[in-house]
Amino acid sequence: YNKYFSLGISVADEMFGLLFFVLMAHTAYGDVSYSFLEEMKRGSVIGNIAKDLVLDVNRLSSRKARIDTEGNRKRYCDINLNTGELTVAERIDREEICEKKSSCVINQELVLENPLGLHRVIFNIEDINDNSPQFKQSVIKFEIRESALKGSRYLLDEAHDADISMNAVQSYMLQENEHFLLRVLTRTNGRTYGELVLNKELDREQQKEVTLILTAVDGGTPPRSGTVAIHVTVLDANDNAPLILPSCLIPGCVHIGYNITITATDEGSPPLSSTKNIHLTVADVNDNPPVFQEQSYRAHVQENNKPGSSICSVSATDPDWRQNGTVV
Ligand SMILES: *[C@@H]1O[C@H](CO)[C@@H](O)[C@H](O)[C@H]1NC(C)=O
Ligand SMILES: *[C@@H]1O[C@H](CO)[C@@H](O)[C@H](O)[C@H]1NC(C)=O
Ligand SMILES: [Ca+2]
Ligand SMILES: [Ca+2]
Ligand SMILES: [Ca+2]
Repeated sequence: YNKYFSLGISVADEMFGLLFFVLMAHTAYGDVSYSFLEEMKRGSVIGNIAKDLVLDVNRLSSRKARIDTEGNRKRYCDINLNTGELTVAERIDREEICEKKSSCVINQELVLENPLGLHRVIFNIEDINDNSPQFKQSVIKFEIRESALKGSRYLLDEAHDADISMNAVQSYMLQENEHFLLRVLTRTNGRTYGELVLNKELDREQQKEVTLILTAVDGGTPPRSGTVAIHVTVLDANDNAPLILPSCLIPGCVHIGYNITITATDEGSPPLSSTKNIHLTVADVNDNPPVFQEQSYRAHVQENNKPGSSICSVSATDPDWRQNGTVV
């Protein structure tokens, strides 16, 4: 049963895609079941119910053979009263009918009159890979401090795929990058999800943001995929002490010196600081006039002197530096 069925699927997949495989099996109660792929075109033949139930095709019309929906569900198939073939009456979307159920069964009934006959018709709707994995948002946002250690992990949102088993999400791939690796894990319910693992530490002063593309892939043939952008904002950590630049030096002006210690501290937590000793030299400007030692000088000179004789001596000082303090 299963062997034939999977053979049929792979032939159908390879040849037409749309082509379907129908499997018929009688049950002990005169019921009939058919397995076929979802999303077949209207009018596609599911099987010949007259043959399968060994009914007289020529009497289908007079016995008013018809398909009845059990309960108030939709009628998914029609019966051709001339041939006994069941055909698809409207689109059968497995996802809409059964969502994530692993087996998708639709019950219908074949009703006949004169004599009254009821046959249960069971459809097993098989999944095709007609849905791509999808992420809830278009961007996954993270804020990661630059002090985060290598090996830190960040849980990623799962992608959703309306299909089931192999046609659902099987793996994730992360765009190659400098800082992060992807770790793919499997939950106990078999669903896979990803974690972002910090592989190389971040440095906000070098790169403030990192943008990556995450891809989810299903296991269909061919596979389908969906992507999401991961946007990492790198937050600041207090990892730089204040930097003190040298104050200027004036060559030749070294006669006055002060030793000064400067400490610079930031307001980070914890605060960082650095200290620097600065030798300060003060340059001269010519801001002092020469000053005589006396306010006034008095001298007595005799008459008939020889030219060149000394009358008196005066002196003045100037506290400025070198030429600025040289008195003439
Ligand atoms: C300034 O400090 C240095 C080193 O600590 C020392 O060698 C120098 O003599 C000091 N100068 C003055 C003017 O105190
Ligand atoms: C003298 O003072 C002037 C400014 O008045 C200054 O530019 C100059 O460098 C000083 N000279 C010395 C040797 O300090
Ligand atoms: Ca579908
Ligand atoms: Ca599907
Ligand atoms: Ca899929």
